[in-house]
Amino acid sequence: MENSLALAVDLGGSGGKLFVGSLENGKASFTPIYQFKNRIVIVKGRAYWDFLHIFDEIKTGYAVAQREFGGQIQSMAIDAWCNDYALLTKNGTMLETPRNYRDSRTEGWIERADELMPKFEVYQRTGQQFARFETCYHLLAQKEQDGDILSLAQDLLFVPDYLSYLMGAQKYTEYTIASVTNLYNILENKWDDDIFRAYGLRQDLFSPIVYPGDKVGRVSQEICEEMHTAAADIYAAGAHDTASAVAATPAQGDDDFLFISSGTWSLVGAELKEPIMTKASMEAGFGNEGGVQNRVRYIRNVMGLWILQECVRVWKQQGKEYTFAGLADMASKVQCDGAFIDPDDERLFEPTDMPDVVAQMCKESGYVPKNDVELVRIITQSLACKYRYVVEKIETLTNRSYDGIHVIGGGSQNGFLNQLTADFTGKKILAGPADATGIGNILTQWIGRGLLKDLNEARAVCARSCDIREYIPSCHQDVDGQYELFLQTTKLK
Ligand code: LRH
Repeated sequence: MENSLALAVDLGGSGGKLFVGSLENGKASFTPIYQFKNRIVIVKGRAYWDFLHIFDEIKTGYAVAQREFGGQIQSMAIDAWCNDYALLTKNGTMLETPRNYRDSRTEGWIERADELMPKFEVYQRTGQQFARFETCYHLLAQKEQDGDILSLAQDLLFVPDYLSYLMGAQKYTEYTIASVTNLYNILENKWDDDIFRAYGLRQDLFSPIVYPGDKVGRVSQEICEEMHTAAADIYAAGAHDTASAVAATPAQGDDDFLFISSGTWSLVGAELKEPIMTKASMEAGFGNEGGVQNRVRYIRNVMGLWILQECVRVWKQQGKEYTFAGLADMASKVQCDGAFIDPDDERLFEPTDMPDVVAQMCKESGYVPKNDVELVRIITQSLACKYRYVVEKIETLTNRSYDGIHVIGGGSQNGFLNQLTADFTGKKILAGPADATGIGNILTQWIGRGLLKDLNEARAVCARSCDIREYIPSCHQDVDGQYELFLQTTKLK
């Protein structure tokens, strides 16, 4: 049997994880092999990634993986969050450390861009939601604030594509990342000339588009010598982490399905075959993101576990050490009926004193949280309610109803949130795999290498090989009454 060993490098906002996958007789195993921390670095009010640290850790993790598997790993691929990019000179020198998409420079740019090309005109081309973290707003802001850097640039590579390039791949732009820039025409499947013209941005900065499963190079001899390690082919996965995660949804058959990709963000959506690009869809805040094998992720971002991650970070600075599992357990044992926040309040977007801001929001709606655990309870029940709100919108806009929701990604380990999601949506929750992003990355490499036929076969392998937990809606609380209070408090109604 052909050696299937494949390495996924999965980068997230709070850390990087490397997995090695192997495939035998239609069953796969995924071994976590290396991890490292990632974080936002604030420099004079600007938010950056600690980029050289990330690259150094990937090289180290790659060498560790090859060593553990006797130099037999045949392929690797990198996925990461979307939006952020590196600018390079003609000789490939990085011009600035990549900014973090939460950087404040994009403030106000959604409205300003609307004057350059009206939103609906953009939506009919790109099909994307309008969120201030998108690449187009970063480029517009950068042009105004640091136009000198942009004019020196010869290439723009998105974070996972740039890291692949540094490992030895050619320069490329992977399709799933391009699709969410709000500059890419998803109907014509190319950069949208008119948007570039209207925004006054340079299209020549982008490298040719490649697709998930394409081979894009080989780990360079330089790195192999430096790290005393063997080479492997480099593939494009769904470079956008959410594309990789949804590729590993253990959905059976070819039907559309609902999912929540739960991590730093909660991406609440449905996988569809065709985009929905109506005005109603735009106004409801939905985007049509490009997926592996051209599936459409019809999606809306909910702020997600970021709120809890930031609380834990701040509490740690205050000398209080909590684990996520411990907090979820304690929060499940207290009641804060009627106390809600809107998780998507703009005040929660940038790094901040999160516990203080959330407590302030609670007070505004008439509830004073008594302690940290109550705060966690309120955040968790508000997330579950927001999921229901988005799911109901999806059912209206797709004109169909769904029985269950797949919850994938690290957040699927939060049993308390899963149960509340089942309760509030009234749908069965299928939770797992927790490492969906890394797994989807590996499955896509296997499709590219011809070891799996297509996404349906990949998902069947995933369902057979991963641990999936079920949560059934319980009716021990008045969920409809509580949901009504959520809508009133957050003014979503
Ligand atoms: C998740 C993610 C998500 C984007 C966000 C900015 O990591 O890629 O899909 O919307 O980061």
